[in-house]
Amino acid sequence: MRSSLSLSGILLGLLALSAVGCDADSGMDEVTPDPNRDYPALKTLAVHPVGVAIQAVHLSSTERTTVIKKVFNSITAEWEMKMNPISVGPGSYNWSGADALVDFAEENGMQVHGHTLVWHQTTPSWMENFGGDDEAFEEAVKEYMMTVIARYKGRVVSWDVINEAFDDERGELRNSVFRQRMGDDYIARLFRYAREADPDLLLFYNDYGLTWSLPKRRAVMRMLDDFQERGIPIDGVGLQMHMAWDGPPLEEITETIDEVVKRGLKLHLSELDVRINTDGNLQSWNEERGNIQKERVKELVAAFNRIPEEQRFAITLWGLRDPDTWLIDFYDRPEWPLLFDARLLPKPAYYGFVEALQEAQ
Ligand code: 9MR
Repeated sequence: MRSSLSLSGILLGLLALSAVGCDADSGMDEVTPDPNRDYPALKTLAVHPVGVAIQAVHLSSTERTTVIKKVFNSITAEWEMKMNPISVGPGSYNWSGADALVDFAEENGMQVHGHTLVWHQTTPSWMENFGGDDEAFEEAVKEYMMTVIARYKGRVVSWDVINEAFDDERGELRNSVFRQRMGDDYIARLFRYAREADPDLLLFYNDYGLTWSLPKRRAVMRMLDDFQERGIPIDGVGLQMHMAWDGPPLEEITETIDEVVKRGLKLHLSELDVRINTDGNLQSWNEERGNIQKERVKELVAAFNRIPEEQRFAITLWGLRDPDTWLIDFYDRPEWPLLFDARLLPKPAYYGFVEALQEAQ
């Protein structure tokens, strides 16, 4: 009796040790208890696509791709379909990351939203310091757009033609090299070029802060009205939705959504994440804030599901797991803004998304 007790004691001890060793060895980045465990997949509950921003490097992890394939039916490249990774010199292109992502989507029956043809923050240096005259500059931009759109024709359903063209304070056009070289009407010409490259492509304007910056919201709405009056092609608006547990208020969000919807355009909630560590006081995951995060996701998804179905383009999460988020580097503090935790398990916010979709049915 004594000896059998001590034997089971030793066995239990060994088991406990190996469990601790397992956690310690594999680290937060690698552990995946069971990516197939039973939780409802967003894509099967939603009538609209549900997307996630990923990087080509993520495709080498089966744990990740299992979750991505199970939950989502749309992807956006987090950075590899922007100008600076693709356009390595005049007329010279690097397609490696973008091709890998588009191939992955195609193999798994997911749609790809292209992000983004033009963005002042990802202009390659050869274009920023372009030596030729303004006409040659515009030709180079057009050639870039035509080439990228043509490469993914029929495989990328939509593109953000331009990202973040207006400033926050006064809603003025940012003084990017595109504006300097092409003039104040440059955005309209970018949209025309995109339509010329592929008449079937859905064309989006994408930006952040239209909820909380009234000047920016007004400027974008003025641009949409102007485009519609002049017949400049545009199909939708991407509201990025980098949100926080404490703002912006739902009314500001629904007002902005309504402004897009009443213009008959498609709506993409294009870069959703919800910060909980805005004050920087959290050093670890916090259940209370996490539950508020859940409610914020839920109310947003519910608001999206109230608009006419043909205008619901997609909701896209800006990253898969909390540790992947751009916000940690950006604010240089811990953050947990996404739907999956480090171990790829769905968080309360995931269930907020699920509940909103179930209630919308
Ligand atoms: O999250 C993206 C980060 O990985 C990239 O380094 C960065 C530059 O390409 O872009 C980040 O994504 C931005 C998006 O493209 C546009 N809206 C703001 C996002 C966060 O900066």
